[in-house]
Amino acid sequence: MANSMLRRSSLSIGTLGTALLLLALAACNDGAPGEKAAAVGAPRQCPRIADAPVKLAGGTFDMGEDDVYDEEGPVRKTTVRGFWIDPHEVTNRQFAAFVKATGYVTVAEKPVDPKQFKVPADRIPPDMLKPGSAVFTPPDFPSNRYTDWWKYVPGASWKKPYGPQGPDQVPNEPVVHLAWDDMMAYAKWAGGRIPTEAEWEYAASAGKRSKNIQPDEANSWQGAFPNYNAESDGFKGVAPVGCYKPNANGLYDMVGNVWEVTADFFRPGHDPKDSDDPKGPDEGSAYDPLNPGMPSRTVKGGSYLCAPNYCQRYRPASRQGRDPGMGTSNVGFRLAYDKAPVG
Ligand SMILES: [Ca+2]
Ligand SMILES: [Ca+2]
Repeated sequence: MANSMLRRSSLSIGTLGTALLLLALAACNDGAPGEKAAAVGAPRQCPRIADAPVKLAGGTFDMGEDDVYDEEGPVRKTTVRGFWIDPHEVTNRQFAAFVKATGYVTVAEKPVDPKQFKVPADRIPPDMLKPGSAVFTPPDFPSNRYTDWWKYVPGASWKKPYGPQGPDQVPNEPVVHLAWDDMMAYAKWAGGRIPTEAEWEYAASAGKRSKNIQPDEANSWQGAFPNYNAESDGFKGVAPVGCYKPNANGLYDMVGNVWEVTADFFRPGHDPKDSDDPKGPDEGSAYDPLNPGMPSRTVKGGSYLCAPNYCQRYRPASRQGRDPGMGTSNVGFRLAYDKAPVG
């Protein structure tokens, strides 16, 4: 694997824009003005959810969706083998245990090597040479420009999700601002792996067809993105895991809260012939039209930024490419396991 391509610090000034464009589209797709949302909802109960993975029997399901975004089709009968999967997104509490045990330092916390930018050093904005990550920063005006709501914030990391001036991470919120390598390191330590897209969608669908309806039981965005968040689902930003009802598999926040990274490289659309425990395209076949310079990984399920006017991706079938070299404030992950996890 061309690791040098996957580093945050390999992003050129030009491709930072591309990367932020990805973020913007993950946050999501342009559309008609949004509805006026209801008043802020009553506080939600967020019980502590057990960490023990859930065992899923294998099966066959209809993967994909044909009538929303082009990259989600065609629908194909897809078979996956049985596996275990985390009941919730990996939390800061879990990631902190990993860091405490190993001393691991994430990509967002490491110095940036200016040589990996493909422009002269004097053209690199100084802030881009500081450790940091991309933070959603909503404007107070309507906008379709991703640069109005995504900012590279020096000092932002999983420990300080909003940057050095913001609050510390909250233990029961999903860990964010991780690059692919960070997630892989955690997975190895925890004895799991990043699920394939097919496994993830099978687990998220739980026997139901994906429908393009904004769910009540998911943390998404009510109101007109990006400047009016009605917060009627109880959370303006990320929520602790387990605040919304689980799906029929007993899995929480598969849809919404944070996007979840899968193991598959991204290409628009599904290969109808690759339907038996598919692993997605190989690295050489990966193609992300929004970020053609590097092999993106596939993310699933939308986030707290998905709104009817800008991103109808609060569905199991939703998928986008994501630069594996840097994290953001709206992308996390959960693990799958091939055998019963120990402990
Ligand atoms: Ca919300
Ligand atoms: Ca999620």
